[in-house]
Amino acid sequence: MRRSLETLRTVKAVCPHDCPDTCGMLVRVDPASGRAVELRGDPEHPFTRGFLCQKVHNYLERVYHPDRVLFPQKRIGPKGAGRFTRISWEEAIATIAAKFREIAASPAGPQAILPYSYAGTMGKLMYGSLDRRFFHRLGASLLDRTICATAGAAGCEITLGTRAMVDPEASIHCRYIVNWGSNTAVTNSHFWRIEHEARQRGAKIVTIDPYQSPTAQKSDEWIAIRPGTDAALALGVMHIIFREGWDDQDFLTQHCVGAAALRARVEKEYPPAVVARITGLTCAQIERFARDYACARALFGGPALIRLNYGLQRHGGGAMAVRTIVCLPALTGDWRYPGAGAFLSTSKAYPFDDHFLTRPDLIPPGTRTINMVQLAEALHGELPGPPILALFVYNSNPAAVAPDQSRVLAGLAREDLFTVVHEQFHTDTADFADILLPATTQLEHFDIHGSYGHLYVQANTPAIAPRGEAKPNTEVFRLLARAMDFEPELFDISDEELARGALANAANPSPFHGLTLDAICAGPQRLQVPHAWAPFAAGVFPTPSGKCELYSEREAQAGRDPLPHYIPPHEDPQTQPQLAAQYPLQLLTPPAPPFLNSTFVNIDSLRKAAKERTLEIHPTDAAARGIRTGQMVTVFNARGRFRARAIVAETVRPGVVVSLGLWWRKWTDDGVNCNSTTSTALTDRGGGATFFDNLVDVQPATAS
Ligand SMILES: Nc1nc2c(c(=O)[nH]1)N[C@H]1C(S)=C(S)[C@@H](COP(=O)(O)OP(=O)(O)OC[C@H]3O[C@@H](n4cnc5c(=O)[nH]c(N)nc54)[C@H](O)[C@@H]3O)O[C@H]1N2
Ligand SMILES: Nc1nc2c(c(=O)[nH]1)N[C@H]1C(S)=C(S)[C@@H](COP(=O)(O)OP(=O)(O)OC[C@H]3O[C@@H](n4cnc5c(=O)[nH]c(N)nc54)[C@H](O)[C@@H]3O)O[C@H]1N2
Ligand code: SF4
Ligand SMILES: [Mo]
Repeated sequence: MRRSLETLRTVKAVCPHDCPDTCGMLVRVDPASGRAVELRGDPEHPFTRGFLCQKVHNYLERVYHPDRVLFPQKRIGPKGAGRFTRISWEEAIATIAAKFREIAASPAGPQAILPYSYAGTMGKLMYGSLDRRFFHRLGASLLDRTICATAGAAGCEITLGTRAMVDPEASIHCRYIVNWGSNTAVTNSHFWRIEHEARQRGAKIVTIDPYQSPTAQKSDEWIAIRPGTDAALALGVMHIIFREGWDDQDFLTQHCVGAAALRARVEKEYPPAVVARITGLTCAQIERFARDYACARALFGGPALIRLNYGLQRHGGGAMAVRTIVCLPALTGDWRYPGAGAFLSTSKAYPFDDHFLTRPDLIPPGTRTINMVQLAEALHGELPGPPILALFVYNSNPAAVAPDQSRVLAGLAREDLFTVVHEQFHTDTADFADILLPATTQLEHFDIHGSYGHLYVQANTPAIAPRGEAKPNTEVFRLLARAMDFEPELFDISDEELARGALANAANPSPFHGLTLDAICAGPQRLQVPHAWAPFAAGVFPTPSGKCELYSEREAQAGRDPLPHYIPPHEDPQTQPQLAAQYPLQLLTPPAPPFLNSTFVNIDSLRKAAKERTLEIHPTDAAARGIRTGQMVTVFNARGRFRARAIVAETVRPGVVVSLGLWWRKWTDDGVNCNSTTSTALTDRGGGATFFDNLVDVQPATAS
């Protein structure tokens, strides 16, 4: 029965998902039943302003879903079948602890145990705190969390010494905004609102993407670049800027290293004709983009911003592409203006005390690190060091999200692998668990949040009691640490104490100055940075030289090319003609808008919105294969295959096909998703994933 709103308790919460927006939420709870009855956006959040996306709008459907994992369980069927029987928490913890002790004492040692987690929640405590302490203390293999952002981070680091960031609220003053490999309207919808407001004030919006994403559709111009060639386009733009004398010589001489060397490189190696051949764009397109971008202030009345995102990083040369693109605002001088320049992530603006939370000092010297992108190799014993005998998965669904899916699934099915999964739902990964543990949702636990898309710190207060016997990540590792007899002083610490410690870096002039836990529990607090903050306006960069490093001495010392350059994709029709003769099409598999990676596939309303697996293919490529809209097709390469329904349209450039991910195998007719075709090859720097660097062919499904 619904109570009148006056009797309801209102709790301030935070959307925990891996999304730059980190929305403030308000949850209304009926005190009599303890049940959450309403969830909406917090209108007082200065950045997210009361609006939640389609995915989280109906969040209570997720929290109260009948398929929640509510009790610890152990496997009774074959691995992958998802058949379990209920056990107690005591039995679950004792079983895991006994197995971990046995492996740690065996010749394989504790490094045969692998934690596997990513960003199912972005809360500081649930993302990584006591879990990290536990595995560090245990001496388990370390996990390099590379599946999303490390290529771009490494690329930015070379040029800027940190991430490309702006004060996003100030971007409203930009007058030329480039969504570069960024589906902003979908993946960062509150920043899209800012772009839209800038447009109402006269800004032009351009999207560079081989796919006509929703963002490209709504932009003033769509530049359909060939996948993986963004660095070449940026170098061509530099060529034109220097040729035309549009460069900000003052910024280049005072605040940059290597302008002359870069100029010589691009003048010689990246004239428009060369860049046109690499990128598949016309010289006229490249010239016009360079002019509009470099002359934005004169032509459109304000500075330019590049919103670069993750799509362009998921290629063999992804890190170098980002390093190269973030050089552009130094050439134009756009770093001088608030909200302008280039924007990848604001995560580095938050000085959380990660050392305190995760205690890296507990890691035994010489412990190996496993790159999470290479889970297939790890589970098949193909990496140096002992075999993986136990896997502990939380905050992640690797059976759906990791590349080379067929080999990941075969690895998870190994009879000699002991797998623990801590989850809210019976995901494809949970189906492979030996022990399945119930996890709380954001409404059931406490956490604190930074953001990678704005500048507000927030606290998430639990609104309801944990459902069933669900426990937060931190509590699971407290129990396990106790069962393993680990030092109580490391683990007998409450979530609130963890949060206070994480925020402790409050020394003036820290951005956390004055932002106590009590303050953020009262509502979102802006970091202590000036209004219209422009972190690089004074030309100070946290690089070794203190300047923007167009030329990198560190790269030269490491024996690498010190200047920006174009690195072709691993699977590139231009440089791999033999592979392309077999598999001529470049497949992109970005997430479907109603899903967050593989999260929400099991929520009926969102799965219905996503409809089914589709493959968008250009009419020329479709005609050559006898493919019509509505027909089922098989997408395949040497790694695997999956089925999808064809949509023949000019939403992709010729030679490119797009299948929106990331379905669960239990909702497909062939038991796999698009990751059955993706590769575990890594990016040039940062060890990142190359999901979009993927040659395939397509044929009508009946002929397969
Ligand atoms: N082909 C292809 N593959 C991709 C991508 C792509 O675009 N194309 N995208 C990649 C990217 S960008 C990313 S970030 C990764 C994402 O990979 P993952 O981080 O694995 O993301 P999700 O699919 O969202 O799965 C997160 C899981 O965590 C669980 N979870 C949520 N909160 C909690 C909690 O508090 N405790 C516990 N124990 N579990 C919790 C959720 O129920 C969910 O099942 O996928 C990558 N894979
Ligand atoms: N609704 C929704 N929102 C999300 C997510 C989600 O799954 N669903 N995921 C969240 C996460 S974890 C992340 S990492 C971010 C990702 O945020 P984005 O990076 O914006 O997302 P993607 O859709 O992966 O990639 C953006 C675009 O890059 C294009 N692209 C692919 N290859 C290239 C290339 O070589 N060059 C260029 N220029 N473009 C290319 C793709 O076609 C795609 O349209 O979004 C977050 N927000
Ligand atoms: S997924 Fe992103 S846009 Fe949607 S509610 Fe969460 S933070 Fe906001
Ligand atoms: Mo991501």
